[in-house]
Amino acid sequence: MPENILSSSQVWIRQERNAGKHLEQFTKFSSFEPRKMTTVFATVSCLPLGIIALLCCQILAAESSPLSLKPSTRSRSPRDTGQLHSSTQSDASCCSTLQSVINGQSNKLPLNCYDARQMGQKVSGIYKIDPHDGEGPFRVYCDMTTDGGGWTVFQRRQDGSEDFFLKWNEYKNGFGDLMGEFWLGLDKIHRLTAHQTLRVDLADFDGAKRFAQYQDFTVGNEKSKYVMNIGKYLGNAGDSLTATHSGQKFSTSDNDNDEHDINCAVANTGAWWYKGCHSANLNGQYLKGVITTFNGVSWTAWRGVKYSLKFSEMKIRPNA
Ligand SMILES: [Ca+2]
Repeated sequence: MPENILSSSQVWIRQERNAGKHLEQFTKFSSFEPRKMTTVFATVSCLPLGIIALLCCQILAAESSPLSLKPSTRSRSPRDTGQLHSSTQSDASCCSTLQSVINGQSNKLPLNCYDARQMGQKVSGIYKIDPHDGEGPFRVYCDMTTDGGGWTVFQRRQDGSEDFFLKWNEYKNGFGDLMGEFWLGLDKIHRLTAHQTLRVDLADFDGAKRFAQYQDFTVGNEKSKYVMNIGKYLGNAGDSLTATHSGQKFSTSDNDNDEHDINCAVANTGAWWYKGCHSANLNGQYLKGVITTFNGVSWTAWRGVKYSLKFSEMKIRPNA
């Protein structure tokens, strides 16, 4: 964050505090005075209000001021300024409360595809979303029809047009065409996976379709090597993730984080949460049906390891 933004934030907060205002007033949009904020932050008016609010909150926390954000201790009296309560929320909680209140009322971009669905969007396609984590918006493909819709799709295989045998940076940042075959990117997947259900839609070359669904799907950050965890399974494709892949780090041909002596990504021409090595290989080679090798787009619990599927789509939405 640039220095001038920090200092102008501090000036503004001090002015407000000297005028006898409660911190919680900043969380009420009615008293947030966005126009005033825009004036104060004239040089940074392009910043979303949520970011500014978060920044203000961090500054307040850093100044360890005895202010309270807890609604039950809130006083609406403007004369009550001498009786502020000690903070009863952690800094993180305080910041997230502040940010969500501001975002909820001033930012129209949906958090994810489920949010877009809740906002009335019913057509599957590309949407711009913003997880409101300060990292900025990005485009995703939303599946608005499967099982009620609201799924943010992060992987699709359907015709073999895209090369999936790619390296760490490609899997980190994403690749492909959102309308065709693609991988959204591990950094973005990480940003989206809090309290999410994973759904895997699959199809073979005989026209059959199956799915597998897991509660509490999470992908860690890059420092954790994008470690993946999943909860309870349901579906009709069989469970090919829990035993072998839950709790595993992501591996690519140039970044071997699996538990095998060999490089599983190289051996299976894919990139996945390999263990030693896999019972699902949905980023494997698009080999079209029955194969003699282990490197296809496979889901072992359904068609076995030696069958490369016609279609695969991985998607998430908030836990039910
Ligand atoms: Ca290895």
